[in-house]
Amino acid sequence: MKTIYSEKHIKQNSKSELAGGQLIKPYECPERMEYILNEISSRNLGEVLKPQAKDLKIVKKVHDSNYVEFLEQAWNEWKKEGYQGEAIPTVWPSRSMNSVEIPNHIEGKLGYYCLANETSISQGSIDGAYEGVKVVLTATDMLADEKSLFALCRPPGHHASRDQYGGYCFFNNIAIAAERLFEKGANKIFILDIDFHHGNGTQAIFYNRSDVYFASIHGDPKEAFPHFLGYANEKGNGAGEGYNINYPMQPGIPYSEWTKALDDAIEKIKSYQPEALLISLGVDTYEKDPISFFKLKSDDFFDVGKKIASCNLPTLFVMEGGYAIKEIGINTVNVLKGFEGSSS
Ligand code: Q9C
Ligand code: ZN
Repeated sequence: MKTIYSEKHIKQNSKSELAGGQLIKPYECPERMEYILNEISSRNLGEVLKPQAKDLKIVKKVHDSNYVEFLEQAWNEWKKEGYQGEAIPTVWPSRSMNSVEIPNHIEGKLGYYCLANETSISQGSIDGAYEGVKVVLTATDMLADEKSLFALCRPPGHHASRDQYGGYCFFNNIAIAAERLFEKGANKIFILDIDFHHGNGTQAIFYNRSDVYFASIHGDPKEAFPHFLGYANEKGNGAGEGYNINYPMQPGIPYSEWTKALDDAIEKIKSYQPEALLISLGVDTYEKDPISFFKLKSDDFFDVGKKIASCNLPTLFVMEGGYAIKEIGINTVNVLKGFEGSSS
C-alpha cells in the first residue's frame, strides 16, 4: 500500500496543551510521524510519496469561509495583542449566553470557533493543517488507480466541524476526502471512524445527508472526550436519518468486546454498498494509550485491518489519533498489513 506524507506537517509544532490544569507538551506531537514512517519502511509497507500541488478551494466547501479566514488570521491577531503564550481560548458562548454574534476581539473569536481548548494555536499551526489537506487530497485522487491508500495526515481532522476546531484538529481531512470523491462523481461514501474518540466533526458535517454513511466506535461520551456528542441515539437528521451510527463503548473493554461493534459496522457497510470506504484510523484504542481507556493489543490491529478488507471496496485510510508514541507505528502498520492479508 502506498502512503502519502508531507514532512511539512512539522509547521504545526505547538508547545503547549492545557491538560490536568497544566500546560504540558502536546500529546499530538510531530514525533508521532517518525515512528510511523520508520515502521512503514522497516516492514516494507510500500512507497511513501509527497503530496502533489492541489487546489485548496475545496476546504471552503467543507468548512465555512469565515472559519477558514479566522484560522488564517488567528495567530497574527493573538500576537497583536501582545500575548506571550500560544493562543488558547478562555471564554465560550456557553448555554447561559445565547448570542449569535461573532465577536471582533480575538479572545471572543477563539471561544466562538473553538470546541475544546487543549489545542493551542501557534505560528504555523494552520500551515501545518493545510499540509494534511494536501496529503488527503493527493491520496483521494490516487484512489481511482489503487485498491487502497494511506493518507498519513498530521494534524488529525475528525473533531473539526464546519466551523469549529479542537481535539488537535483544524481541517476535517476525511470529510474533505469525501467531498473530493463527490466532485469526481461518487454517489455514496461510507466513513468508518475507529479512533478511540467520537468523530464529532465528521458526524456533524454529514448529519443531514444520506449519501455519506458515518459510523463511529469510541469511548462512551459520558466518560470520554468529546463528551457532548457520540451517543447511540444520534442516528442522523432529515434525509440523513438512518445514515449515522454510534457505538459508545465502556472503559476497559478488550478487543473481543470492541470488535463486536466493528462486526456490526462492517454489516452496515456491506448493505449500504458505497463506492468507497474511508477509514478514520486512530490507534488510541491501544491498551497503553496515555489518554484513552480501551485495551486493544498490538496484534489485534491485524484483525481490524483484515475485517475492513472483507468489505472489498476501494479504501482510504486517513490518520487520526494515537498517543502511545513508541507503539504508534507498530499498531498503525499492523492495521494496514492486516488489510493486505498478513497476520504477523
Ligand atoms: N484526559 C484525537 O485523537 N483531550 N484527538 C482529552 C483526556 C483531547 C483527541 C483529555 C483529546 C483529543 C484526534
Ligand atoms: Zn482519538
